[in-house]
Amino acid sequence: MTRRSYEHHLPPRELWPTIVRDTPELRYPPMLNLATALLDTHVEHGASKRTAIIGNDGRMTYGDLQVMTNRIGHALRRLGVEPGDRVLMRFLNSPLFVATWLAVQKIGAIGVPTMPMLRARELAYIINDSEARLAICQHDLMDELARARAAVDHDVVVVAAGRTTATIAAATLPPSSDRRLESLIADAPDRLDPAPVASGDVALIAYTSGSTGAPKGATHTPADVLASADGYARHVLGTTPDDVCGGHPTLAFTFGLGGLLVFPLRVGACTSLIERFSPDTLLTRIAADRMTILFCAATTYRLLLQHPGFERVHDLRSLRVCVSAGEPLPAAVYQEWRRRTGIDILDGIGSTEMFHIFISARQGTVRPGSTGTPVPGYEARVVDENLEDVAPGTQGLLAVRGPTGCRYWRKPDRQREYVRNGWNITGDVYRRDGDGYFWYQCRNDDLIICGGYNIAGPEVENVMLEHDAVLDVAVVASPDSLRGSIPKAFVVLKEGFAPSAALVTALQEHVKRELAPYKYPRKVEFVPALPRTETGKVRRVELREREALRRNALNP
Ligand code: 3UK
Repeated sequence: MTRRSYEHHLPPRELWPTIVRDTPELRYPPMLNLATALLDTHVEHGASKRTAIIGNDGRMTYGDLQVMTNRIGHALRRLGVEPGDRVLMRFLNSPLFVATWLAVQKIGAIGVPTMPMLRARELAYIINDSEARLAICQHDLMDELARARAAVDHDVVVVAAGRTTATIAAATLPPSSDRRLESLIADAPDRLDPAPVASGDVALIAYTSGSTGAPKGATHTPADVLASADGYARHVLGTTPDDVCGGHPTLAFTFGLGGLLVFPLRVGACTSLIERFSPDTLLTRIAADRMTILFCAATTYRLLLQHPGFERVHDLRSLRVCVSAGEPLPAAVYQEWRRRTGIDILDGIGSTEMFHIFISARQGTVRPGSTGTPVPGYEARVVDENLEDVAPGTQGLLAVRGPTGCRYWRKPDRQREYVRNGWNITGDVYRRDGDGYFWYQCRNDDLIICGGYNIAGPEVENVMLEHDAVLDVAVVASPDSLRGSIPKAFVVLKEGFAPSAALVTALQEHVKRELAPYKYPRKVEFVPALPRTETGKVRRVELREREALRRNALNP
């Protein structure tokens, strides 16, 4: 297979987004291998003894990471992987995941990282859609992949991998795997020449977490990946070789891939990887590894704040900045975190399609509740259905363009929806204020239209979260014969609070006091937990569908 043999799976050129890379640091050479840019260059410049990764089992230097990457690269080549072939990966966050990811880049193949939470059905879909020729999987995550094999429509080699090269004996093969990585790399050479890769080739396919419909593969080039490090990470976070990046998003989510692999390795810094998240593990590792930049979903910050006194029990002084993405960061969470830890959380909106964050808050100029302003290199607008700018303060669709953009794999119809006239339309409703700050309202399909009024669920949620009894809440449209839809709140209560009619009224009164009264939730239902995607987003569709079904059952 030659590198461009996948060309027919990319959208037609006229549907591509406009890519703007007009600052000097975003102009990349025609040939660009990500393993060279993120790893080999540091070893060449004398950093081989510096720590690249702190994992569950200890530290790994840049030199050792290079050796491991090279050996895995040889193993993949021996198994027949050629430039342009897709390689599926299934790992918890670990040095082995990083080395495998870099090895795939080094031999010019295309990486297809998948989230550990995915089940057989989703894995089979991704293997088939990407036409992966090889799947490499951490041995204790093999079950779902084994179950997926029956539904795979082409030949795929499954390789089982241990957590570290040292700990796993090459004796037994987990069920349904064909080879074991450790035996393949045991006698592989330590050196490997990088394959020639063009800066515009496809380096990876990132599958969306699919909160609606089938997962979509978003393709990214080596230049896209570096542009997020050289734009957002350098200009907004100010990453340096002394940083220790940490957090818990999986490296299979581009938020985690950027924050925990690309950004630190771009500048020769260190990444701290946690295999399984718990509040205590994260807090302990922040102190132990002296993390300086923390990447988490907004929900995680809220969860940590539920632990009374966590900021006194754990030493958080190494942290210089926290990043929140994936869902809006409520002003109340930002303020309480700031009050209790003294550290800023920078909200930022990114997407799998854009690779990483394109609008972000900045240290020193945070407006709580706002996503901030465009990241250097990006332009952002708020537009109507005809792509005309709306007046400041008015709700509209977010349109962005810059050094990265959306190119779906084998989804021309979805491409037409996401990219219009060269602009990426993310599906989010935003408002821009007179000072150029962007304020998230809701997803376009989440607008609640109640008797002619537009209500953005998250605005109501943010206010409800300020109430003492509320731990988590989602406000969605519930069908109503009179008004079309009404806002309904699904509420998770904090410990020590019990559902009651009086509490429903208290919550409604609270919203009416804080917002225009038409926004108050006409119905409130107490639930033990909210349905979420594997990246932590509330599955509002599921709640909406539940409401629609309920209504149909009542009016057959
Ligand atoms: C929503 C936000 C409000 C928004 C992501 C940072 O979330 C990421 O990618 P996904 O493809 O989802 C994209 C959608 O999620 N969203 C993300 N961040 C925010 N909404 N405020 C935010 N700060 O609807 C967006 O269109 O899962 C985030 C970096 C990389 C990513 N892939």
